[in-house]
Amino acid sequence: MLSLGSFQFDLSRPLVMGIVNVTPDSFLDGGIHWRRDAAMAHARQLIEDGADIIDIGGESSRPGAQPVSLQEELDRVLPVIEGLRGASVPISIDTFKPEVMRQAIAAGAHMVNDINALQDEAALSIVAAGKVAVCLMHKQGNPQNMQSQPYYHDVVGEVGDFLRARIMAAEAAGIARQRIVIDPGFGFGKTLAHNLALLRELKQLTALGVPLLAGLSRKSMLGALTGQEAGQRMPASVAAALIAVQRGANIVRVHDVRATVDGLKIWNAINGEIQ
Ligand code: 9MG
Repeated sequence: MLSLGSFQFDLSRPLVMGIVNVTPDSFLDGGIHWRRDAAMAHARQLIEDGADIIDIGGESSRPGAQPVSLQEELDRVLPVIEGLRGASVPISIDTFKPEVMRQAIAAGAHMVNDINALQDEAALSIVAAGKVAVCLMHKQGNPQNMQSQPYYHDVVGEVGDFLRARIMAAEAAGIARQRIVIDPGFGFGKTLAHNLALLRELKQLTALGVPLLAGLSRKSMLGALTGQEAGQRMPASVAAALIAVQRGANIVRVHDVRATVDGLKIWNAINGEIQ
């Protein structure tokens, strides 16, 4: 069971989280969704396409991305979250800044997607007090330097140990288990070999006992495997999402909601409920 405010998911089928980047440098939309109205129209389209959750972000976390100021990030995301109040699906805020979390929750966000896994004490207490769900993601380094020299003795074991410790910290801070999601953080301080090992062994992370999110959509590992630019990675992204689900992911974070939902209908027909 996963609780996102008034939204409850029994996880009998995989969920699709649709990505809305409110950033001018988004690697996919090149800033098309920069303006509030365009971002909201994009979110509404993703909901119509079958997204179960919408993830709104105002600061790119792709390798080499430059940080944005607190005010700039607030100006980007808050109008979109406020505009989506009352939507038919829960809203997630993709941020690692505690103040953005606080204001996004006040504006109606049901979930915090933190690439920093609530390692900031202020973030931990804001999520606990806000009674929202959280996605705790693993990364090594930060977006500015994370791909320079990723190193692990045992990537699957180390990512699992980190996520176990973050679940414990979240629970100790008062975040109920049914509000916690974990994520190995594909592409965040990982080589292609690390990413493939994590995907191959994803099932091991299900032993941590909370829902598992996988974000592979259009990532450079898919470019490395297919030779395709980001805008041409939809087929590889759908394949990767299906593999992640096959190996235990409960939620896939994707750009191409319609195509992923269609792919998952085939998966559901033989593995779960028929939609
Ligand atoms: C913000 N963001 C970019 N990639 C991501 C991923 O793989 N997982 C999560 N939770 N967030 C991501």
